Amino acid sequence: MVRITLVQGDITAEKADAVVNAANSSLLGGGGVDGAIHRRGGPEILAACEDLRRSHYGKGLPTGRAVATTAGRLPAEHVIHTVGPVYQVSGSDPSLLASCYRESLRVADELGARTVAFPAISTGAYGWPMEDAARIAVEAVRGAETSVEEVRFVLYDEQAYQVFAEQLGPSEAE
Ligand code: AR6
Repeated sequence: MVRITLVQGDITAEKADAVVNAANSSLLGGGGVDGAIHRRGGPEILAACEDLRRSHYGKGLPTGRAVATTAGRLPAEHVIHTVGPVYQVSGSDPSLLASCYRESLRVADELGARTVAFPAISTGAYGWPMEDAARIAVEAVRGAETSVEEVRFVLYDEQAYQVFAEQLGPSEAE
C-alpha cells in the first residue's frame, strides 16, 4: 500500500519524482499552486503546456484528468497537471476530485515515479471545503492501484495540515 506523508509548506520546494499542479483546463497558468509552479519552474513548463494544447488538448484538459510535463527549474523531476472541480459547479459530487488523484497517480506510474507530492486540489480558488477535500483525497490515494511508493500531501498552512493529519489518523501522520 502506498505510504502517505504530510508536509507543511510550499509545494514548489519539494524534491519528489513528480509534483502535482492544481491547474485549470487551459493549462496556461493561473494563481495559487499553478502560479507558484510556473513562476518558480520557469518558462519551460509553459512551453510544454502550450505544446500539449496544440497536440492533444485543443479544447483544454478536462476536469478530473491529468497530464505530465517537464518540471523546468523545480527540484522535482516532473510536473503532473490536473484540473480539480469547482465546488459550486460540481454540487460537491466527490467523483471528479477523486479522479484527479487517481489519474495523477496513473500518469505517475507511466513516468515511473515513486514519490509524488500533491497539494490540496480544489481547496483554494475552486472553493472545496478542506475537511471534505482531505477525506476524498486520502480515500482516493488509499484506494488507488499504483506503483507509487510515497504520496506526500503538501499543505500550505497549519490549519490545512491539521485537517489532513486528523484524516490520516495517528498511525500515518508524521
Ligand atoms: N504550495 C502548496 N499549497 C499551496 C500553494 C503552494 N505554493 N499555494 C497555494 N496552496 P489553488 P484550486 C494551497 O487555488 O483550488 C489557479 O488559479 C491553497 O492554500 O492553488 O484547485 C488555477 O490556475 C489551497 O489549499 O487551487 C486554477 O484556475 C490549495 O493549495 C485554480 O486556481 C489549492 O489552491 C485552481 O484552484
